[in-house]
Amino acid sequence: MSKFGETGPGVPPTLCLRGVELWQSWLSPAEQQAMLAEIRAVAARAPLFVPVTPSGKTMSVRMTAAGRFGWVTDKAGYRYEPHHPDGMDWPPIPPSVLAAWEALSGSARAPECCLVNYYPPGARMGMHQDRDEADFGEPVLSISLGDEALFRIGNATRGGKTESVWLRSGDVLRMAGDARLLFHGIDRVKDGSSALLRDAGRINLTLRVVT
Ligand code: MD6
Ligand code: FE
Repeated sequence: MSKFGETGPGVPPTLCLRGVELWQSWLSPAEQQAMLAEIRAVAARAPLFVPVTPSGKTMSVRMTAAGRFGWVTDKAGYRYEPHHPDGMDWPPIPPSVLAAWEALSGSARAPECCLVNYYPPGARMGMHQDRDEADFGEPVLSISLGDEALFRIGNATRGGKTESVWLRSGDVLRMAGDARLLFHGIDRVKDGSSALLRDAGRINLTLRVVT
């Protein structure tokens, strides 16, 4: 049982779609700026890289990570690795990011991976499940920074009807319980809809327990 009891965090989400919980504007503009500075420091130590799917397709997002593990993909497959492709350790997960996990994850465990996805203009993410972790009883928490993105939520199997919601800078989303393995993706990002990053673009952080 988590420190929140069996029902998860005490703060109710502002929106719930198919069991996916969303806390809109969870981070104030000042908190977003502080978190962005910490993420820039992560990327300065562990540079963004270009992920390639096992089938050889270049993904449109750029990736890095913080924590004990980073999620990587290349011709060898999708997996968690204790080192960046260039060989360095992943930097520690920044304190501001850990605070969001403490407040909203509902997990008794600490996150082991903070995946950093940068969406340059035009980037998207195809429908997928997050299923490279050992324990699907643990939640995935996601934090959006920068331009607004259209998040599509599907079903526990590929296909079928979907519903979409715009994720804005400062929003925090949780996939847990029955919603943990729903297919989801990012259809598009609205260029220039946020001033947080100076230039157009979006950063998404996903926090996970891996082992
Ligand atoms: C994104 N998010 O928001 C992509 N996965 O850019 C995800 O793939 C995701 O937001 C699992 C749980 C929450 C997420
Ligand atoms: Fe995902």
